[in-house]
Amino acid sequence: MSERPARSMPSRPTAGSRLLDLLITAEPRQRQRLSMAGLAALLMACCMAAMHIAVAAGLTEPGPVRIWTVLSGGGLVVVYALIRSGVSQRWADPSLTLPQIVYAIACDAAAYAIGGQARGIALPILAVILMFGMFGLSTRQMFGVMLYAMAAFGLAAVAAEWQGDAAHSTGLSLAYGIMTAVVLMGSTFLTTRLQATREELRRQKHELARALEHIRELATHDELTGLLNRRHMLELMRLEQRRASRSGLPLVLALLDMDHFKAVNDTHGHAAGDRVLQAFAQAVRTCLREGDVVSRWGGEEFVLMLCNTPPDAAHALLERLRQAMAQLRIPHPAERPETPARQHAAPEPLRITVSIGFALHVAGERIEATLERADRALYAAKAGGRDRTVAETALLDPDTMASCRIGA
Ligand code: GH3
Ligand code: MG
Ligand code: MG
Repeated sequence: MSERPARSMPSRPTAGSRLLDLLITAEPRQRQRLSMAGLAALLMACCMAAMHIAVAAGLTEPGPVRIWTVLSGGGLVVVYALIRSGVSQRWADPSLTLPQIVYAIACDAAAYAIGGQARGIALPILAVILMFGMFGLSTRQMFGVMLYAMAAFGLAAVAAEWQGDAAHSTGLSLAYGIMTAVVLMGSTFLTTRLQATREELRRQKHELARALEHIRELATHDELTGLLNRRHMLELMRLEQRRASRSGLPLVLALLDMDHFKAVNDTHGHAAGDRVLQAFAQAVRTCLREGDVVSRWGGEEFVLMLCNTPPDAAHALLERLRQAMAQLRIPHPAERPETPARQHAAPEPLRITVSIGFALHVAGERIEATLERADRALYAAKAGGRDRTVAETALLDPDTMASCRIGA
């Protein structure tokens, strides 16, 4: 018997998952809010059960416990209704964390007041209620909750004292009071620590994201000019090559090389050379259209990728760029202090020309091969006298070489 491959079928919702969606919705945030409210309700249910066991054991009066059960349960229903209906989403705290904690503490303090000999069960419940607050409340809110709980339990202790049941012991009341204060102060302290750790984590995450962004910038851009670097440009060109092969749209690659750049360095210093490179990068950026990509290929060489551009349009654009460069006057960087005689004479602005060779990408050709053809055209531009734009196709016909020398 041959095995049939398992087919992935969209799973049909079961009756259980439909009921769950009905109760706590399918929306993740609402689900989280309602799940937390459900957990709090479970806790309150345990507290109710404990109180009723105490009643059954004759440790406390049934009447007040019944009223307390109705009020506590009613509060839970109101909270659930407010979150489930989406009404709470209009408020600053859609989870209703603070109101839930305030109400739960009031119920717990009431349980302490009416719990009789079993009133001790209210203390572990208080600790658990405060644990909810640790994750959902700010330090300030937690301080407020601590003061409120102290007041509520203080009142509850007075009420318990005033009822004065048979088994009443002032020593035990004092011990409970101390334990209540310990639970409250301990939770508030832990909340402060938790908030500080959270803040530190948030800060580290922010710094990590910034460092990652910086690393990405360093990996893809040239530091001096801010243009794309060679590695990233190669990736983009390969990507564009595949796109051009599929679409059949013309793709032109151009190599730009500054003329006699070494002389700029030799005459005016390396800093002036750097300044020229930066000014060139800035000027190229302003000449290009959206979608054109320029990169620093190395030294004083740049590669330009013109997508969806026929050779004629590419030629016109590159010529505009060449002319713009020839007209560029680059301010001389700050004069060197060791030449005091020239300190008052404004230095001549720097000028530079550029030679350009370009080639049209042929479908199926490797991008490196297109670049080699563009390089041959650049070589011809240099050999022809520099400050000119040469198309690689012009090299095929020597008669057309002369016509490629535009401007200059
Ligand atoms: P050609 O017209 O034939 O291209 O001559 P060229 O002087 O421009 O070319 P050559 O290859 O002889 O010199 C390139 C110079 O570019 C040499 C190198 O020191 C300089 N260079 C390369 N990278 C940088 C840089 O980042 N900053 C500066 N200031 N100079 C650089
Ligand atoms: Mg050069
Ligand atoms: Mg060069």
